[in-house]
Amino acid sequence: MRDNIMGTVVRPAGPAHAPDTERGSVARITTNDGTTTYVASEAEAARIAQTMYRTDHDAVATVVPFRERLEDSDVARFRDQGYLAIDGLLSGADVEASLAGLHDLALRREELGERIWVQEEPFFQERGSDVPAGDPELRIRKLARFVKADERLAAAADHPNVHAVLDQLIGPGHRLIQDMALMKPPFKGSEKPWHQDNAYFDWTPLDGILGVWIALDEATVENGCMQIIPGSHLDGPAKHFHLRDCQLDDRGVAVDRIEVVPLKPGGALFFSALVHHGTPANLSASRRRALQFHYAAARCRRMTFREHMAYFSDGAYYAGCRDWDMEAGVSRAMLEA
Ligand SMILES: O=C(O)CCC(=O)C(=O)O
Repeated sequence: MRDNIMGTVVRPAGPAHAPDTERGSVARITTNDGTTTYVASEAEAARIAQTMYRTDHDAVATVVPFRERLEDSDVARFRDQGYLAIDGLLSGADVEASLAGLHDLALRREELGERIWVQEEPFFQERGSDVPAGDPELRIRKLARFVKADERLAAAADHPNVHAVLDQLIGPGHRLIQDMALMKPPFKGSEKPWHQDNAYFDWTPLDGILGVWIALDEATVENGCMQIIPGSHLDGPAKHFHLRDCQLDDRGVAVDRIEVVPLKPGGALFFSALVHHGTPANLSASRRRALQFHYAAARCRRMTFREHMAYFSDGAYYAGCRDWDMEAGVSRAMLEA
């Protein structure tokens, strides 16, 4: 246990939580299904936004226009910086269709049950509701596994422009491995602390996994657009800890290297699943809804707990963010698929 920069206690993913794999323990390890229960006060959220993120407009990332054939400099940026931000990937009509799809799913969530996955903002889960009735979207933090439930959202994940860019960045034959919407509602949209997406996935090799984050509302510095550390993918997998969420140690975040990625609706961030990224809380009055899809290159396959442990280990202990079945040695999601 040690102090982090906010003066609160940081518990490494150590003995209290992680299994001793060498002794073949079958205990459920500290796992993560993508949810967090951490509720920051407004003052804490504002302090985190100021100390762990860039709030100035000087750190804006390069955004290029969509082009079916990427330029060499686009591919080089993705290779060297770990990201490529593209304006106009989806049209206004595509964005409207996705928003309508999300709205319908939010209205039908009871009826759909486990056909989709929904996480409410921890504030509402823990502290009840002050959301006007009739707008269920405003309670939601994340909505996932929806491509089988809504064809408009399936069309976004399968959009020809998305495939055109993916083909050039990770090669043809890629597969969709995650579909999610990040709803970041006004005032209560919580932080997604700094992390690497590979810590949450069980696919290898790690450099074959790519995220596509698509803005549906205008994403701004104020409402919590994506922030990234360019080049951080080249440092490989890093330890994750169960703090405000499953995340990197705040003290290791290279705040001075941060680039912020404001995007217009339909704009997208393609990013390596090894790039360090996060978003501060949305303390503004505007929504910031986004879609996030992850794709695995044709050469990728699922991996076991032991393989994940080899990537995400804190010495002897597991330091990743995945939900594992220790008896089977593979992720629960894989068993449930
Ligand atoms: O959209 C956000 O707020 C962050 C999304 C993200 O990085 C994630 O869910 O992995």
